[in-house]
Amino acid sequence: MLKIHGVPISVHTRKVIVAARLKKLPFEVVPVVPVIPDNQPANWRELSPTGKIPVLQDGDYTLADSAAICAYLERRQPEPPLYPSDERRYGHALWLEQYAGGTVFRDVVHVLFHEVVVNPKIKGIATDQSRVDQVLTCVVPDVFGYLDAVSGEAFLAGDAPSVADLAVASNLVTLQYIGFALERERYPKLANLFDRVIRIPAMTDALRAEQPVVQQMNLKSEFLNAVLN
Ligand SMILES: N[C@@H](CCC(=O)N[C@@H](CS)C(=O)NCC(=O)O)C(=O)O
Repeated sequence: MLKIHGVPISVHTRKVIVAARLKKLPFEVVPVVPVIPDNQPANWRELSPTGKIPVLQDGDYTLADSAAICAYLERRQPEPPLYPSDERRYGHALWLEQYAGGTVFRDVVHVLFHEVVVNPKIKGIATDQSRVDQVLTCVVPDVFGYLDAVSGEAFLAGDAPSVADLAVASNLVTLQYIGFALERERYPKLANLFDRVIRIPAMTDALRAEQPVVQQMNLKSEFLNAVLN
């Protein structure tokens, strides 16, 4: 059985969990929370050279980074495909996966998660409200405006869900858990895409499975009511 080191509410761990579920690959989650000191296994740096989650173990094979892991799972179990066969759509899926991890996560979700969860609740550091406001007023409009513009009637890189959809939606889930609602009227195409992605059975099942942690952390989950209840 595959082992996925991480926590289900992490943006990148969820992406890998959903990919494994989509491909019906049995897995177990080995809890690792990098932001909590001394929480990692003794050989964590061997498993995760960056110290970040997720990390996959498949027997004696270890792989870090959600993008690398999803690409590996695609070869491990090609059906259903997570990457479009058309070369241009394939390129577009890779770009949006990269944009989700590099810009949406790094510049928005990671910053806000640290300001409203990690700093006040784990490190005992007060939230820097000016930093939060700066992200919400200067960064989010650009980033979400772009995501809205590339969202259409179907999924981000074609008629079937791809790694791009998992990567983008996973960011939006964690962002809403920490209290930043998706402005549906301002970003209607992105909101519709989000609604479609959370209804992919593998994503719905993953979201249902992570609810105990969500409740334990007192996060917001009302935005999932229509899907989970
Ligand atoms: N490029 C990496 C990014 C992984 C990442 O940033 N993981 C976050 C959780 S979603 C993490 O481990 N954060 C803890 C830290 O930055 O120390 C991937 O796609 O797996």
